[in-house]
Amino acid sequence: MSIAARLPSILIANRGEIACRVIRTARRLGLRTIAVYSDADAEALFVEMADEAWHIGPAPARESYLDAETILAVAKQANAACIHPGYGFLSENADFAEACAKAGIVFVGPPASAIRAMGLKDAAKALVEKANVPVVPGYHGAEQGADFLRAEARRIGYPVLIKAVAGGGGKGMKKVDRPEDFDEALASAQREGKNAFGDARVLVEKYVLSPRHVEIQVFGDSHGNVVHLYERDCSLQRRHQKVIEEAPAPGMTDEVRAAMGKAATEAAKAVGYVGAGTVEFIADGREGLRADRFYFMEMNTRLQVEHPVTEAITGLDLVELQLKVAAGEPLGFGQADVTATGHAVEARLYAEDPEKGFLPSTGKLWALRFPEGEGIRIDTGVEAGDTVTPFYDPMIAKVIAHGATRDEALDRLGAALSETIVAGPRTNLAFLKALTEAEGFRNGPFDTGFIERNISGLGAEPQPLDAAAVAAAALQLEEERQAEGLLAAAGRSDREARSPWLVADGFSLMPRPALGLALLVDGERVEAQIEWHEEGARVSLPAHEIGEGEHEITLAQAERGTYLALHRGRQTAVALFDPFSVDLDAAAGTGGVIKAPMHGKLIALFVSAGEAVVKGQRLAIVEAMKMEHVLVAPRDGTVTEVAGEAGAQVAEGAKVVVLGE
Ligand code: MV4
Repeated sequence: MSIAARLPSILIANRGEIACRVIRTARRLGLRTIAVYSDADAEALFVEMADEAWHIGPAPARESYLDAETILAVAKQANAACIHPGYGFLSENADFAEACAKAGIVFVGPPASAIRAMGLKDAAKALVEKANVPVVPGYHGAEQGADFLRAEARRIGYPVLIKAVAGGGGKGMKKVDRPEDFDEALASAQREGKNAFGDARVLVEKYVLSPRHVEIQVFGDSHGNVVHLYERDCSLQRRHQKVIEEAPAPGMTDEVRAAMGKAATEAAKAVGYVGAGTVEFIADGREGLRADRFYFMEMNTRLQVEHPVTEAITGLDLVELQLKVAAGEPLGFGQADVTATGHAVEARLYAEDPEKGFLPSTGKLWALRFPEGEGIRIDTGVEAGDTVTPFYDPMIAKVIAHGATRDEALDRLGAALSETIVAGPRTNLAFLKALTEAEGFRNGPFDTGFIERNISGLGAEPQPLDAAAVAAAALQLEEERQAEGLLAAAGRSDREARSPWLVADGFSLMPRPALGLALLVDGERVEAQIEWHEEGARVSLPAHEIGEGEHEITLAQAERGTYLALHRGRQTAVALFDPFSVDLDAAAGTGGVIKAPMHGKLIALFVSAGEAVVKGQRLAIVEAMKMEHVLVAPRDGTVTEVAGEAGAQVAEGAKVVVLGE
């Protein structure tokens, strides 16, 4: 019996790229696809792709994608046979999985009991340890006195790691190198645990040196079969966020894979696992990967963001397997049937600014283009014209490259990143490209500290003005100004104005004087000079060398008058400086005029004229298309003007607050 015969329809309780990803396979298998969306996603790609789409609430996830009750009600009304939760949101919510089952809807994921068993990190560790899965040596018990824990640390051997029991993402984690530092670190971990999770309990572990994050993809079916689908190395992380993932893991041997694979499948069997899951290990990477130096960390009971690298090397469609298993069918293959070909790498393309501490960057995607090429796969949920909002994870796409060897995969990934165009929000494109070329990552060894140790070599710090990008945009702006001026002067039609005789270029019949051009570059005033020579125009900037253009520069048009110059993965916003428009420098968010981002209603004003504000302080909220946009102070200053009052309608780009020095 086919999957679609048992599960004729699927509701995707998620958004963005993973919703698109699930829809693609479900559609191929003949299932009717049902999307749910928040106010912020009414026009999103995944809504367009699905056979039908149901509105579930406002933009904040708590009121939409995390609203289990509403989603279940929609699933019933839409007659959905199953629900795919994607990753994040409700994917590891045992109560939701249970509620689905109770409503007679198949949850595409493990049984609620398996989610629960792995959800409590301590209990999970104890449970897998019983199944002979190696765990980090340490103390995980109830006794919490300082004297007792200090004695345990001595028994374990330094360095040790104190972890808040309820911790996650590195919070409440303290590495201690010497016994004399133990008490202070313990107090600090307890405080952090108490403040962040309301739980001061800690555990003490041996600190694993040169830690590597190696995880095993597992799959179980409802007939008792559990296999693993090789490993992924996710050691390239920044602040516990994965940046680049790959499969197989560099330096992996058949022996270590067999040991790790067995540990992972045993862990899965210990909780009666069904479906796609990932068992995370931490490996001591000082002497390569070794069968006696990896330890269970946790199990993620969902499909992971980085599943495409596993798909690339195994040739399997993990979403198809999830649906097959959810339909009650056996996997249909055994461990010996799983093979891997070549090497795959995935880079997470984010709307964030590495030059400003990786601050998330929102806004309209004025241009968005991805390359096609041998071994290249792009998983995205947005297209040009869409907006990256502050409501959800700002991932724009996953760029996945597959090749015969690791070098070929990394070369293909690097080339694909170079050909990727994103205009609007700042992105980590240049940072990712630098990573694909980084000697220490290329030739190893590397561990989870690699990015932090090399942050400035990877270009993740303020960079000087990109003079070549400014020059390209300046020429374009001047050309347009010329064309407009000639058009106005001659009163000609637009078509005539574009005739070659009128366009400003190097072949003008009359010698042209050098021209000074006042520009606004990323919100800062810059004076450019343009001179025309036989061979064309030449731009110069004071105190800036404009290098020979080896790399392509792409100009994308943003708001009227602003060009976004894309060069080597970086973006420079260039506009003509207009001294009569007080609004101009606000475009880059650095000026004193804070404008409404969209046509809408001013629903709150938090400041009044004369008030001193600090950078990041909330100034006002504009509601547009049922979404709330919070306007914050781009820097410290004093409010000199407040335009309008709460309740007023505001036009896109209208002045809301003016900030003085
Ligand atoms: C460790 C460790 C070294 N030794 N445990 C970080 C988040 C949490 N899930 C586990 N983490 C670590 N636990 C012991 N005993 C080093 C880390 C760690 C880490 C682990 C995986 C991926 C990235 C990491 C980055 C820093 C530290």
